[in-house]
Amino acid sequence: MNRIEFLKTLGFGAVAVGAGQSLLTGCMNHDMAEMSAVAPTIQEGAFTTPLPLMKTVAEGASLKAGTQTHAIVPGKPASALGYNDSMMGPTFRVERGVPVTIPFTNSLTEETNIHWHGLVVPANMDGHPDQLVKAGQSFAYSFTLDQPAAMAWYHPHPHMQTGKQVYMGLAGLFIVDSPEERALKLPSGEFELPLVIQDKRLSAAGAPVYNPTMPEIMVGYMGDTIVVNGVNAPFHPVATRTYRLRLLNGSNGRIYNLALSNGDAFHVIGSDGGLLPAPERVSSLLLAPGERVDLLVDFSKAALNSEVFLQSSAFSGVGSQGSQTFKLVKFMVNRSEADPFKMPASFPALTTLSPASTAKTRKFAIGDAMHGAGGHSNKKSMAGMHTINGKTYDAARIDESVALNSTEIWEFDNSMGDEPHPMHLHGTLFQVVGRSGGRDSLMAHEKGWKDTVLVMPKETVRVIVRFQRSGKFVFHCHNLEHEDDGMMLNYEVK
Ligand SMILES: [Cu+2]
Repeated sequence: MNRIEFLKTLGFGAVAVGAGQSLLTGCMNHDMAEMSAVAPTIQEGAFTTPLPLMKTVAEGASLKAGTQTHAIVPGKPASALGYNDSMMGPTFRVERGVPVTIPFTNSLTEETNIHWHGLVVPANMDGHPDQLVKAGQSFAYSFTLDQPAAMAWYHPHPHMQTGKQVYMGLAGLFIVDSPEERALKLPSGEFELPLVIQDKRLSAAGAPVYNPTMPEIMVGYMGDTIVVNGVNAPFHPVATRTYRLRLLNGSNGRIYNLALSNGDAFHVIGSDGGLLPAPERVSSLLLAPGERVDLLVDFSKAALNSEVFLQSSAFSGVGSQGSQTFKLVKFMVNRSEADPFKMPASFPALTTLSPASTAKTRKFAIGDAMHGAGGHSNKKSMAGMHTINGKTYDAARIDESVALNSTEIWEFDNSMGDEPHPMHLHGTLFQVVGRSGGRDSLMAHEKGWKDTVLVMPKETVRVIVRFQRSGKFVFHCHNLEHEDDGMMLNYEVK
């Protein structure tokens, strides 16, 4: 049974779903590929807005979630959400091992919280969906980080509201620094550029609009306007030297195939959880929602006054969202400078987790209710199409119990599925052991610590995880529509 037949079985054709109905009804007449054809075509902007750089703050800085006015498109200030009245919140920069306290105030009209995505923090500081901060209330997050230098991020995590709150503007970066990383003398200061890539749908007034239809919940809510660091189509002047680009895919559902418009290769030096053991030279790279990648891009051979775009190149395997090549940000090579950067002779050694040391292998069938998710989920409503082992999220249920300090293999099986699922674990970092089916190999940026791994249709991905924090955490698909639809489970470490 394919998904269309499944939807018919559920009686979707006869159910009024508001704005989604005509789309859905239309889909009924087409095949699966057509059903996925809801990724809007990207409308590229003019690349005349200067790239905003987020304010950098230290430990102790406070955060406030609230409504703000922000111009995604120049000249069109409109209502959005944000931390500290900004579409991208401040970038925290914190030294490994230093105690961190971040006072948080919820100035929204609804509950929210903060999840520190990629930071291994105590369970009661992790922004579990149970730990909500009511409207008007405050909470002080505090933790001490003992993990490699990396670029993490923070965003809300209230169940069924995460997609909307992130999409409307609540997100920010969190960089962990260490002496080991500084010793490498990577490009820093103005030569280190954090970039958050998102896609939005905007109202005529320029405000982000979040109202996914049923088919859009199926594949993820995608926009037609690319937003980098909070604005559409920015440019940034660069010198003829090597830049460190630290990228987050902060989109709800869209995957990007990152590449340079001149076709040049670039080096991947890090991923979600820190540096790779060695640089990897690639000419493109798939980055899924929630994933980060640390790149070195060499502009030293670019002609003066030339333009180089970071773009998303067309890619296959995920339906319409991969069918288009579009530009993300324009780099204008506007000055000639000697490039002092030398690729380090070696990178800090990576502590490799050994599959031989694992206590257990857990298998998770991921997908929608009819594909590879462990059977029927017995739904009474249209919600909960996306499942893990046939289950949707239940706050009161512990789905997996894990022994503290144990090492396990977790296997995400999307072999029967037809949608990509970036799987994310809270409370730990992991290493990718292998991938079978689909792309059938480890990607360049999967050779270091990760917290989110892209499992494409037909793929099974195995990760090795050590559980060093006790308490209750969630793991879930980081396609935020899938997550809010229930593709999330609890696990408890004790
Ligand atoms: Cu998913």
